[in-house]
Amino acid sequence: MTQGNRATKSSGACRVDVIVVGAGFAGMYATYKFREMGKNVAAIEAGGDVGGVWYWNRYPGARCDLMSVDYSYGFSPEIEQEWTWSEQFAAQPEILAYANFVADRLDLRRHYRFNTRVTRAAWDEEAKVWRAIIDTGETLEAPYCIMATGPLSVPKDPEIPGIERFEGTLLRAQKWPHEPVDFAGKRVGVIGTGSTGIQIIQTLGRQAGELFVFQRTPSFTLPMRNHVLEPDYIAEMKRHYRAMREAMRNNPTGGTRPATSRPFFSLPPSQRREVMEQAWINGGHTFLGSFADLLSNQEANDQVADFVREKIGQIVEDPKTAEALKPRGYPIFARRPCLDTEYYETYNLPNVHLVDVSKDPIIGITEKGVRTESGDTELDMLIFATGYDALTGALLAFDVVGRGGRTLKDKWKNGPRSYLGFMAEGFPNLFAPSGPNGPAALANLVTIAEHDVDWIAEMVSFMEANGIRTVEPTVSAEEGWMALVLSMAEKSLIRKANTWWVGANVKGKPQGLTMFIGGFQKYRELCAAAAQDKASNFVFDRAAQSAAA
Ligand code: NA7
Repeated sequence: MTQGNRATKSSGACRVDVIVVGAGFAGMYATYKFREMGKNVAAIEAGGDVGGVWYWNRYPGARCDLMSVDYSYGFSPEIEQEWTWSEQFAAQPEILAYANFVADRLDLRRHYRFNTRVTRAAWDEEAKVWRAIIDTGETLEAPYCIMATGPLSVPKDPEIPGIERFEGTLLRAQKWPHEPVDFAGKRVGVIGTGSTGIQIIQTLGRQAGELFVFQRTPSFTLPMRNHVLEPDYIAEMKRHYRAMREAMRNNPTGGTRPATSRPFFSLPPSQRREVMEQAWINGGHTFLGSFADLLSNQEANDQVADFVREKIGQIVEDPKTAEALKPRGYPIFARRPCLDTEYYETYNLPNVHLVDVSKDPIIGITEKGVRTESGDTELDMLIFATGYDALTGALLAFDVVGRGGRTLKDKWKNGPRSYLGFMAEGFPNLFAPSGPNGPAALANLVTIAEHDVDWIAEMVSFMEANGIRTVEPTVSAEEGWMALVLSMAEKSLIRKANTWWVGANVKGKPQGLTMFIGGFQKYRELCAAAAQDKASNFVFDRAAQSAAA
């Protein structure tokens, strides 16, 4: 079925060696990796082409808030040399161009079926294969299934009545049209002030006739200080890519930002202030690299939050607007810290209006716009930047049925449980790189994706070298991992904010911080240790063993 594959058909199913779901960074790399191992790969992607979240998120101002050099593949020295980033923080078109470049360069598209969704994936214990049904009605089967479905791939509309009534143009950030949208002279509303909303607002404030921002919870955002990368810097970077990648592997962020072990209160007040001023000037996530305890020490966190609130007060001219933009009631960095370019300055423009819906709640959407308790705002266009059913959403969007007919939905009814973030007891030969109990959103997702895929590929090589057909974690390995993840999470201030990080943005979703907060380096070490002690951590060929017993 997939062009260029040596897939065979038996009993109506298309038989390959590996099924890969997703064409984001993890899926593309998995497809490449297994193909290079000589496997037949059948890859499925709901979007029309490669890029994952960067394929869909074409909204104005979309940009990655990790540095381009960090947010790119490290497995191919050739690609590193052939591709040149233009900015320190790349915009969506450039990241998508990069994904396309990689797909072309590695000839990945021939393995993919685009515009196709998996509707069910089930393990056949007897045949020892995963069977994935796709929305054409066809079935793929393979001994291995890689769910590279991404932590941010299921968009979430706001729970507001009347959305369908709106007669103007309704736009969703995560499903943005491919053709340009003209905002000139238009009355535009934006609901959502997370990273996405902030990028849209700072861009459209300068394009729209009137911009109305419906803010329920203000985010803390820090200056990005993005800049063009100069040729000298690029040449230097290209000379040192290998050392840089090695440093990234040994960094808690999985990126190049230097880490520190310095606690906030180890410095006297004047020096702390100096460091914060410098972090503000340097921009990016410098704050997080300046002090080690900002997510564990509430008092330290409060001082940085006060510092940022002070900056907001200095930038925003109207005191009432400034006050409404100052986040309160949750720790800074406990929501994803946003990086902006003149976001707060946007509110000094005469055409930009902040509607504080925490005080003047939205009652509904009408034919003409947004209705809040105090009245109606008429709009030509309304944009939802209201986030995702994150981390678990894509894995639970269809039935994934493991050994004995048990579904992942059932296993995860009280929250996701896995081993190392990407394997689950009861689901043999199923792997979910960048899964919900790994470092996921707390470290560089490209580094995590590459790491996880490499680990999985090594496991598959080991199994094949030893005549093993199936692997899954032991019950105790999974319990141990989850106990570690949850005990670390308990110490983090991240739990104190209602965000997608803890599942709080989706009604009825189990709440809690289930990501591994120990940083990428530690995560990598633990994954390596798990592979060293396979006998304790994994069950191989369970059925064969129990038959023999
Ligand atoms: P986020 O960070 O989940 O932000 C969603 C925003 O939408 C947030 O401000 C929400 O406010 C707001 N929202 C959701 N529903 C409503 C309703 N009903 N009324 C008003 N406001 C609402 O998603 P993003 O897409 O910005 O960012 C996701 C990640 O992508 C980001 O963290 C980066 O890692 C990249 P709330 O906070 O719920 O009050």
